[in-house]
Amino acid sequence: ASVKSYAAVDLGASSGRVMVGRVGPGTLELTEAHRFPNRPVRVPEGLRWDILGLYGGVLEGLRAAGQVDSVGIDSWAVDYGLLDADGALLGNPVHYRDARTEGVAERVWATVPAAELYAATGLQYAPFNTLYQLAAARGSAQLAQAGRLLLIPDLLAYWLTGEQGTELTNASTTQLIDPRTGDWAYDVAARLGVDLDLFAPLRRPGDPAGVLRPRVLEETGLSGPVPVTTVGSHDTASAVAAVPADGERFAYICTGTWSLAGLELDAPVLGEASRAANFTNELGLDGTVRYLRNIMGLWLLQECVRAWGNPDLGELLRAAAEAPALRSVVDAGDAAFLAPGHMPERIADACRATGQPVPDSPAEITRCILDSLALAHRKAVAQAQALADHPVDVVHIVGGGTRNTLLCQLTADACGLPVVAGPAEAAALGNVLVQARAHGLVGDRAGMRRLLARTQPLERYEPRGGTAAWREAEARLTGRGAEPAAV
Ligand code: LFR
Repeated sequence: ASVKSYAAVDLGASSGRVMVGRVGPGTLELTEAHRFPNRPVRVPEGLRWDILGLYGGVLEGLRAAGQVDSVGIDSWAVDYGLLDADGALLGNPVHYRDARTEGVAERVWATVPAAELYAATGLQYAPFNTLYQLAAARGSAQLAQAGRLLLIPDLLAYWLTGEQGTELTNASTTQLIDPRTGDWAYDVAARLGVDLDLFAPLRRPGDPAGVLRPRVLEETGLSGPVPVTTVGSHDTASAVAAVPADGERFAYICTGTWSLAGLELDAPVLGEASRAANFTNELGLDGTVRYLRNIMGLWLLQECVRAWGNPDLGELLRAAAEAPALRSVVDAGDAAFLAPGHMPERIADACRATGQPVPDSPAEITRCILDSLALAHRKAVAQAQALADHPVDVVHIVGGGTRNTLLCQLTADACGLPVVAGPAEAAALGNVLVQARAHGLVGDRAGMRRLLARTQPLERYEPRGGTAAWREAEARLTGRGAEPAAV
């Protein structure tokens, strides 16, 4: 048949899903086979991922997906599992929001100054970069026993196939990759005492990653051989691959738990100005660079909604749309919002600290969050263009946040640019398309994007009015003495 089916395993911070993409000449259809919650668990040692529960969800999803031509896996970045010499998992992977990395970066910078680290790896400072996690784990019994480190999607691929690899787009979030070469940053690793032999060999999107083990076929009811194909295993890499843009003059914002806002470039931007603005140079498909900034994203709202006992989200957003605009804003790039818990209070505190009215009702706080996200989107889109000398005419929003029409409109208003919103399941679509491309079904990146633009429902938002009100709100946050610590 000329139409093929691909299973995309896509694990986000709050849920995992197995989607089935059907790809043929001029066709691209995505359906959900199975969705399951991703609930981190707090044990006495700290915050952990329930990786066995997630793997169970993947198996159930593959069973629900039915017979497919290949499987691809993507997830959030930076986190990993450690294996012992027998290949067995040592403990539960640590969650990137765990507190173990507090104060660790400063220790690392005493050996390799932050500026040198940026020049060599191009990675933004975030406390959870794998490099800092490894520094935090130094001397632990578990790390001492480990013979192998597999990033989350690579760990699941290993359990499905028995084969080990380190996918490059996700490896680029470890802070151990040189974005100019797409190879390890050997010097940084050596100076910081990171044993690169812990990592399995690098592999790239499109590379074969083995076939489902007989036992997995049995458990999922599939008949073999079913190949696993390497995709952009960092969910953001897959999402950027699925931005339905035309040409190069576009910015993107991948929305969900995070907002990842920036540009697709041919080469990294490694200078001091870029470091000061905390832009990251993660790797994308085909040697591209994802030049972007991490913004707290809908995490801020998810945490408030949790604190409020899960009120109806639709109603909350309708009320927020009616609430006064830009009354108070917070810096949605501030690492102070990284940890879970007490989010309404932390937002109120941030408003108080900047001398703004303190939002009180859920509607007001929700409005404050959405205005703050739009403002952070504006800043990132503007700074990325200036730092990379790469002007844009349009902002593409992809991911779960595209369902939040107020956020999309506010982002258009704040940026003073048209926003094209969709697809919502960008990561899964990018995952599917890279598999299809590896099997010769779709063309180059531009061809993938044309197919998306033709087949996926997209919504366009025009900016309303000028950007003066947004500039004024921006000044409230930058007018202070100390810049907050960025993520
Ligand atoms: C989004 C994401 C971001 C990464 C963060 C932590 O899901 O992958 O790109 O910075 O999660 O891994």
